[in-house]
Formats: sequence, C-alpha cells, structure tokens
Amino acid sequence: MALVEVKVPDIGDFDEVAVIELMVKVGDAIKAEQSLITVESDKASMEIPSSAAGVVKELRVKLGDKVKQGSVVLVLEASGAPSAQTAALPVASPITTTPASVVALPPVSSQVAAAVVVAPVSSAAQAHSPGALTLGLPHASPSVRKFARELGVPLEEVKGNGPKGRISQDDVQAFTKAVMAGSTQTKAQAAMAPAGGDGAALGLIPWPKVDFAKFGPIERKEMGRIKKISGANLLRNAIMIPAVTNHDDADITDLEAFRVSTNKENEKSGVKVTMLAFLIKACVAALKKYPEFNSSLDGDAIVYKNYWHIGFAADTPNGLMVPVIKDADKKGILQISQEMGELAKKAREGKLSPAEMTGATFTISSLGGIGGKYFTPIINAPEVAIMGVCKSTHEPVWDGKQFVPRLMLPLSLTWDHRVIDGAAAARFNAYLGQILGDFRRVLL
Ligand code: CAO
Repeated sequence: MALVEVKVPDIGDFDEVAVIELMVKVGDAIKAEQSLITVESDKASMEIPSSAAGVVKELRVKLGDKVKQGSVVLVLEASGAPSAQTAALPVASPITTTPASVVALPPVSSQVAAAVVVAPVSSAAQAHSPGALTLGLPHASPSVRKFARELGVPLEEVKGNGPKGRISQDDVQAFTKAVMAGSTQTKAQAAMAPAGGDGAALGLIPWPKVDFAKFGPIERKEMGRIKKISGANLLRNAIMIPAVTNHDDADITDLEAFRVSTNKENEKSGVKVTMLAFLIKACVAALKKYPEFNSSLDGDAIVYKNYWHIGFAADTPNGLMVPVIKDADKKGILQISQEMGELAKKAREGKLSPAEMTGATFTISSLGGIGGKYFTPIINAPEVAIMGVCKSTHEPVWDGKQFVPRLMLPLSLTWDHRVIDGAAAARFNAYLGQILGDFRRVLL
C-alpha cells in the first residue's frame, strides 16, 4: 500500500490560516473527499477534504497550527487510486469554502420567537472552542456552530446525519422546526417547565413531588398559553442573568401636583396622565445619559441602541404582557399617556399584535397603582435593565432644618452585572430621582 501525503490545496487569497478543528485521527479509515480539518482565516472557515481514501497513518497538524497551500495535513495509507482531481493536481482537491459571515438565517431575530421558542444554548456551546472535538463537543463546522449559536440551538442536542454524526445546517434547521412545532423539547425547555421539568438538566435536585390532595381538597387548572410562555422566559432570565437590584426613592411632590393639575386642565380630552407616563419620559433621559442601560449583549459585544422604545408591564386577566411605547424620546407626556391607555386596554383584551410587544430597549414595571414598597423585577432579556416602581407615599424628609412631608416614589432598578456596574446603577437612579424631582431637567 502506498503512503500518500495529503496537502492543503490552493486556498485562494489566504496566506496562512489556522487549524481550528481536526475531524480525523490516526487509525481512521477515510473516504476520498471526506473533510479532514477545518481552517479559519479572519474572513472565512474552510474544510480541507482528503484527496484519497485510506487509513490515516500520521497527522502532521495540530489545533492552532498555521497552514498554507502545500502544507502536509496527514499521511495516508492509500486504499485505492487517488481521486481524479488529485491525480491531476499535486495537492488535495479544491476546498469547500463557507464564509463564516454568511449564514442563511431564517428571520428569527424577532426577540419573541427567539426567546420563546428555542431555549438558550449552554455556555459551553456558546463559547467557540477550537478544541471542541477533543473535548467531545458536537461534531460540526464553525459555520454550523455559528448558525446554531445565532438561533439559540443547543448543538449538543442536535442529531447529526452527516458522516460520523457530523451536524449540518440542515440538521440544525430540522431540529429548530421540530422544537417550533412542539414535537421535541430542548433539555433547557424541559427543565424550565415549572412542575414537569425536574431541573436535572441544570444539575439541580429533583422538583418535589407532593400529593397535595393528601393534605386537603385541591383543584387543578392548566396554565394559559401566556403564563406558560412568560414563565419560561422569566425562568431563563432569572437563571442566566447575573442581576442586581438597587433601590432608591424619588421626591415626586411637585411632579404629582403638576400631574393632578394637568389632568384637571385636560379633563375633557379623555386622556388621563398617570405617573408612569412621566416615568417613561424620565427614564428615556436617564437612558440617554447612561447608554449602557439601553443596550443588549451579543456574545462578547455590547450593542448600544440609538432608539428608545420603552416596554411597560401590564397586568391582564391572562397574565403578564409587556406592550412597547415606540420612540418614547420623540413623544410628549400626553401622547405617551394616550398610547399607554390604548396599549393597556388591548393587552387586557388580548388584542396586542406581536409588533406592539417587541423591540423594547428598557422596561418599566409599575405596581404604583396597587401598592408595595420595593421589589426585584426580572430583566426582560435581551434588555439589560428594568425599572420597578411601587406606590408613592408621604414621608418625613429632612430639609436641612426640619422634617417635611414629601411624596416619595420607591424605585427598584434591576441590572445585568455583565454590562452594568453598581456605581452606574446608583448614578442612574440618582439622576432619575433628580429629573422626577424637577422635571425641567428633561429639557437640559
Ligand atoms: N404611586 C401612587 N399612586 C400611583 C402610582 C404610584 N407610583 N402609579 C399609579 N398610581 C395611581 C394612579 O394615579 C391611579 O390613581 P387614580 O385612579 O386615583 O388616578 C391608580 O394608581 C391606578 O393607576 P393605573 O395602574 O391604572 O395606571 P398606571 O399608568 O400607573 O399603570 C398599567 C398602567 C397598565 C401599568 C397598570 O394598570 C398595570 O397593569 N400595572 C401592573 C404591572 C405589573 O403587574 N407589574 C408587575 C410585573 S412583575 O409580575
């Protein structure tokens, strides 16, 4: 049997490329045209196929090596004639090029679809590891991994139908379709089911199983669709985001007086201004001053948004909904109040369109009309912060000489510690308090 050196073929414009994946090992019997290694430049990833069939005798490259045209990839004990292409060429057959940046994604960037339908990938799958194969991680090319990462598909759960179980883009698509159709569940989804999942996928002890009927009469009701969907999202966000909440108070004595007088003046207009409308406007000013609060995480990058769409939590008979006031920075208090009234009504009637619930850059959850002092709202991913507001009460505040009664609004800002620091959060709250204390500051 002849020994054949399989070499890197002409790789176009690239001078040197890094080996990021080894797909075969010594002793493997391989076919002609089978992919041997993946190399990656700053622009593309490519798989280098074998020029001949045979058994791998020696691997001449390792992960991280730089190779170029003519570099020997491996030595093969050939089992047949080299491929026609190879016979005519001094190097292996032409490479298949998959530009890393070109990934045919279906339009799942819709936050709702991505968040609701497909559970998040594990951090192990998210982090691109050049040693993926040796670590026993899924057998897939970098472009397929990138594709899966962008869809939020846990690659380790996808069955590969390629040679040696290699996962292709078609496999990832089929898995996504099955999850969307409800015919399969990711492990994380199963773990998220409040009672059905046992948390095993997260390494937790099993969910307690109790026969409640043993202790008294019970009634069992299935949760509605909205509660199920928001529950899964809330659980993911609570688990995955290192969230911290800062509490503060804002003096809204003058603002409340202004709100009441505005409502008297506008009695006939039918538009009632509530504190939440002022809060939306004040938050936009604070978000502009501290842009990291209006951002999202995308891998290792922070995406700063130059638009200010504010979601507000609305309590509805079907569960929690979050309609969005788009371009709140361009709207006045009266317009925001009117839109809020309309959106809250639609939410309660279950008539919100997906467009009216997506695109928020920051969310406010107000329990002010109900009561309470402070709470710890859960961030609405992929946002990085949320403002919780409770009921304002008159409190004695020291003015330097004496205690005076002031109307104080409790604020609870939850923020993602991966993006925001405690000092920034304290500053955000302090600035918001200044604006609410003297609303003319919004104009500054
Ligand atoms: N302090 C004191 N009073 C307040 C207040 C505050 N922070 N915020 C509102 N109020 C008052 C209003 O002025 C109004 O009083 P009047 O009827 O005397 O004028 C009353 O409370 C009711 O206000 P509202 O709740 O109807 O209006 P809103 O603009 O404050 O809120 C909406 C609208 C849709 C956000 C609210 O109805 C709602 O659904 N809140 C619940 C949100 C929620 O569930 N959050 C938790 C999410 S986590 O599970």
